[in-house]
Amino acid sequence: MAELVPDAEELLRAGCRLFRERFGGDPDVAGCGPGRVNLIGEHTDYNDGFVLPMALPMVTLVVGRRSGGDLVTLCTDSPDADAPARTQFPVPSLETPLRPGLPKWANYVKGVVAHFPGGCPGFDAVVISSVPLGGGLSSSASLEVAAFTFLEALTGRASQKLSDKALVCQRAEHEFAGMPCGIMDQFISVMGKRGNALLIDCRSLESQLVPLDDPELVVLVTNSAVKHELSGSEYPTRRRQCEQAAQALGKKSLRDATIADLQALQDRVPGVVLQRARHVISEIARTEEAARALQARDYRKFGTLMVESHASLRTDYEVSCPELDQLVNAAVEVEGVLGSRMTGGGFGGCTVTIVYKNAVEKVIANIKAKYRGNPKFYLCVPSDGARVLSV
Ligand code: GAF
Repeated sequence: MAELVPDAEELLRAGCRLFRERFGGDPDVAGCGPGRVNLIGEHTDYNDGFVLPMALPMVTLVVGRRSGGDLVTLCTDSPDADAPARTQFPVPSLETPLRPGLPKWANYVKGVVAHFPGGCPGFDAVVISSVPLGGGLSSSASLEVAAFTFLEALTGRASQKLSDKALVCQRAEHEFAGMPCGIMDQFISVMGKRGNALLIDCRSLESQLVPLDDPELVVLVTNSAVKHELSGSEYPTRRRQCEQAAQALGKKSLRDATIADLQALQDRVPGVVLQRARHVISEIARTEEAARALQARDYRKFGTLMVESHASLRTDYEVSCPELDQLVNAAVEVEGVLGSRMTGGGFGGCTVTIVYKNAVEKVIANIKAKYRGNPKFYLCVPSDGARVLSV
């Protein structure tokens, strides 16, 4: 059986209840940011490449009101293990800029408060989410985007340019969570549209909706329930290796390179750097091809490209793990499955599978029979991006 995810309205009711319990009285505004699943285009965003994610029905909400002073008080019902569920800090000023600290969960909001254009007043708010934490579905970007959207509603100052909103949220992640991420997660959480995936050009920040609304198809997200990234250094290491390859080729980024260029790299960089570059260059091309296939409703082609993407992430980019490989293998051997791959940063987290509706129960049963772990399943439709909810 797939997990039941509360819809945003149901979560909002829970958020309002939590607010009344923690602060007394009613909240005034609620900002909503969805999680995401990336269909194809992995580890390409920080190489100026293309990505093709969709926003999820699972969302994070920031629900609250002005405090009347210059203090921000935040509460959550799902803190990090052992972290306090309540925290307080002053709105930043020139003399007292905000800095990241503990509890970690509040840093995503702090980072957005620190960089919200024009500053913001003090407020009381609760954070509540249906995005699985640490599952590779961008719970952190969904919180940043929810916080930004909350502040837009609180101050009455909405962003003129949505890509600027995503960039502020990305900056919050870089500076307050220490994660040098690309732009994909924040961008899709801001810009997602119901019934569509979004092809994002991470160089120009232009994007194009690609319909994914065939009633016969299901997007199945499977959470491996494992996370292996022990040191946290794998992601920045991959970024550096890509930069090294681009530099050796005399290119601004790997977006400007072709597979044929790799020949010239043979004796000039370590083999592992060559492998990383081969993944990125081939993945950018696959993503463009996949977007064309989806547009043409050629789901077989799309699925084949997803499977190729997974193989490249496993062998060249080395960000998969035995659990993700098992999940993909158990999915693709079922008739009716078009494609399956790991999604997000890797080393655990989730896979994404495109499957005909009438085969989805068989896929779930096969994974349960073959996977040596405790997977969770989510049936997802492409959903809307950030929005203000009326409380
Ligand atoms: C993480 C990052 F946050 C994204 O920017 C992206 O690089 C992704 O890993 C890999 O495609 O989610």
